[in-house]
Amino acid sequence: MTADRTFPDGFHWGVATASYQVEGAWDEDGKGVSIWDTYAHTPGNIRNDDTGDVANDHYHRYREDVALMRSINATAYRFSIAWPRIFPDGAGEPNVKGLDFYSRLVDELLAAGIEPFATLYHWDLPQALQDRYGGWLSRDTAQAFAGYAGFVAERLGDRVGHYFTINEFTSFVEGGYQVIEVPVGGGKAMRLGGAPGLDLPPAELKQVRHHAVLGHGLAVQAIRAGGPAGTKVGFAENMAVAVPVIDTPDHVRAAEAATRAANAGFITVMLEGRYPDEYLAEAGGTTPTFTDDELRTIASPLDFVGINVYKPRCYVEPVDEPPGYREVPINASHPKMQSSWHVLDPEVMYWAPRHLQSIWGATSIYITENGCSASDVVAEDGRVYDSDRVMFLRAFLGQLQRATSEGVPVDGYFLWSAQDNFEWIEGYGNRFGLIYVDFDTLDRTPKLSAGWFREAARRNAVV
Ligand code: GBH
Repeated sequence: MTADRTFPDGFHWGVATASYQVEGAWDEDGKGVSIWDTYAHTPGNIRNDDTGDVANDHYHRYREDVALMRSINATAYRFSIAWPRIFPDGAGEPNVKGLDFYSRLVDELLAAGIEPFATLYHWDLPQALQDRYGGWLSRDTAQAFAGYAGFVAERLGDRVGHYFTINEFTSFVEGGYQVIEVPVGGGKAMRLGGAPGLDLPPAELKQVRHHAVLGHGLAVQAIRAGGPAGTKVGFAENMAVAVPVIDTPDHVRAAEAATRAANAGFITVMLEGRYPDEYLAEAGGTTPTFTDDELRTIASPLDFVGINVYKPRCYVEPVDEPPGYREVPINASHPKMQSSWHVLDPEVMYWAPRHLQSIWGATSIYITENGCSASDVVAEDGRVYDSDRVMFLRAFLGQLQRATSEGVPVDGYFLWSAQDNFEWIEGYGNRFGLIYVDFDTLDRTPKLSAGWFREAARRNAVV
C-alpha cells in the first residue's frame, strides 16, 4: 500500500447506530414511550409492520457488540441516547436506570479503546412532548431538549467528550411533519414517512424547522454549561450536496451557491446565524417567526460540523442569470445502490466536506454517517459476500482521502451502520450493516465488508 492513500494521523475510524434502530427493550427499566414506538405500533406505517420493540437487542447485548466493533478495529462509536429512557415524561424527574445503561455502554467502550460519540436526538422524541406541545412545532420542545442535553453532558461528561445534538433535521422534519414525495431520479418519486406522521401546512413546517435548529443551539449552550471544560459539540446533518458537473471554478461556484441555498433552513442558518433572503421570501416573508436573539442562539459556536453523506442532492451547471446555477436532472439510468433513493456517486464524499470548508470555513469535520444497503444473505459456507458494499466503501473513502490530502479538515468517519438494524419505514428489509444480523436468532455475522473496514482502519488508509 502506497503512503499516498493514507488519512491524517489521529483520524477516527468509527461505526454508527441509533437508539431506536438497535436497542430494543422499548419498555424496560422505566423507559417512556417515544413517538417511534407509537408510530411503529400503528399498523400500516412500517413495511411488514416491523417495530423496534426488540430490534438488535443491543440494550442487552451491548458487550458482544462492543467486542465486535473492537474486532474490526473501530476506534470510535457513534450511538444515540434515547431521550425517553432518561426523561420518560420528556422533562422533570430523570430515570436513573435509563442513564445507567449508557453509563455501562460507555465504560465498555472505553475499556475496549473505543471513543464514545453520543448523539442526543436521533428522532425518538418522548411521546409526552408530542402530546403536550405538538413536538417540535413548539418552542417548549426545544427548551426541554436543552434541559435533557445539559443533564446528559453533566452525568456522562467525565467519560463522553463529544456530542452531536440532532441527527438529520432534514429527515425527521420533512418526513415526519408533512406528507411529501421526493424525486429519486428518472422522473420517479418516493413518499417519505416517519413519526409523528403529521401533515402540517408549509408555514407551520417552517416553524418546526426553526424550533429544531433552536433546540440545537439551546442544547449547545446547555452542553457547554453542563459538561466539563473541553467538551466538544456539533450537529449531524444530512447535508444537501450539489455536485458540479465539471470541476472548473465557475461550476464549483455554482455548486457552492446551490449547496448554500439547499441547506437554508438547517446548516446555513446554524453556521451563519441568518436565513438566506430567498428562504424567507418563499412564504412572503411571514414565516418562520423568530427573533435576532434566537438566531444568535442557533448559531452558537461549534467545535466541529458533522454530516451524513449518502448521495448527491443534485448536479448543477452555472448560468448567467440569478441565482447563478441550474439543477441538472438525474438521468433515469444513473446507477443506484439498493435503497430506491440511493443515487450512487462517490464524488459526493469529496464535495461535501470541501463545500463545508469553502462556503463556511469549517475547520473540523466529521462524516457522521456513510454507507449503503445491500441484498445480503448468509451463503452456504456461512459467510456474507457483500461485494457491492466493499466497492462502495473503497470508492467513497477514496474520495474522502482525496479531500483530506488536499487539506480539507476531516477528523473522522463513521460508517452506517455497525450492524444491520431497523431501517425506519423500511423495517428490517434494508440491511446497512458491516455485521449481518439474523433477526430471528439475533446471531451476528461479520460480512466481507467488515474485513475491508478492519484492514482500512488498521492501516489508516484506503485499501
Ligand atoms: C440516515 O438517514 C439516518 O440517520 C439513519 O438513521 C438511517 O438508517 C440511514 O441514514 C440509512 O437510511 O430525500 O431522496 O434522500 C438516511 C437519509 C433521508 C434517506 C431521507 C432516505 C428519503 C429520500 N434518508 N431519504 S431522499
